[in-house]
Amino acid sequence: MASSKPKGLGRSVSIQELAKQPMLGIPERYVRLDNEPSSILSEDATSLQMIPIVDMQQLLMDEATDFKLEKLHSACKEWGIFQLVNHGVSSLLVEKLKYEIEEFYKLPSEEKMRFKIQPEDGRETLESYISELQKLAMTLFGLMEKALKIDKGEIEEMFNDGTQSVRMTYYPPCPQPEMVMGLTPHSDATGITILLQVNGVEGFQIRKDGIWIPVNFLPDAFVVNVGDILEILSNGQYNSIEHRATVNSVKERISIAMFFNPKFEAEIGPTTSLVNLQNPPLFKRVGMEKYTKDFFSRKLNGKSFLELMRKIENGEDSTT
Ligand SMILES: O=C(O)CCC(=O)C(=O)O
Repeated sequence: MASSKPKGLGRSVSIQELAKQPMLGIPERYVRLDNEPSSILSEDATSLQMIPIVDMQQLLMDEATDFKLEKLHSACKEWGIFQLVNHGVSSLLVEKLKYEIEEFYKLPSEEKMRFKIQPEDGRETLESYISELQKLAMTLFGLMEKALKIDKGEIEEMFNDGTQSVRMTYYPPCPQPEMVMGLTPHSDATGITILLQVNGVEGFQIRKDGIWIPVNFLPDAFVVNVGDILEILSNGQYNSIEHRATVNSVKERISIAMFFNPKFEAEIGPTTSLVNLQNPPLFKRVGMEKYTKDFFSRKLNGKSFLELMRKIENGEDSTT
């Protein structure tokens, strides 16, 4: 249902044009085939099931004591997702980016195409944002490494010259939101993903213990989620969280996600300092290039790709 635009401001937004036309019914290709409800939580349950909040400023104070790191560690283990507050990225920059993205989606399609030809027009803010988030992600990887008691630099080194991508997603309003899914349930193939909700409209949900939980974004917070690669590197200690996006009956929704991956030459597998006789590797090892190719050759489908990476009990690979 959503329209996505990887890497900047210049891809097709046909879903947005489609949503402007008078519609008698939902086009067949957008109708959900699963029978899962959009949300199965009561208001009370929602307030009990708040995703953890991690305060970056506190984490960085006093060189992050074990006690403070424990908050980050347990968020990544028990949930695989957290709201990051006091993250240090200028709120002026974030607000400017949100404004420019919203303005971009208001443009007529011919104007949007112009961005494709002259992308420099709208990229300054996006580029500053990307560069701030790169620094933030590297700091987070360093802290996670410490929390996991992994040899210093082992994870940071993989992501240092890694690859990043950005996806902006526009979800048009839909008169029958329960009949469509904005974004199919999936876990990210990444190390981590940093998500920003652009226009204050909720719709992001996570699956925890089999239940879909709506995430209410805190003002000025980023939502950080653990991806499959971090679950593999941590040998299953961290949880790559399954998530999806629903649509709103009256309001459009816009999000921007930034994905952080290791460099192509890296090998994806349980980190050597976490593996020993008592803790055998739970996942196979594969080069990042092959990992990426295999991931993109499949449809998004829950955590099914991570399951393919899992070793079976006698130590052999679950796939060829
Ligand atoms: O739009 C959202 O809130 C979620 C985006 C997302 O999960 C993705 O782009 O992979």
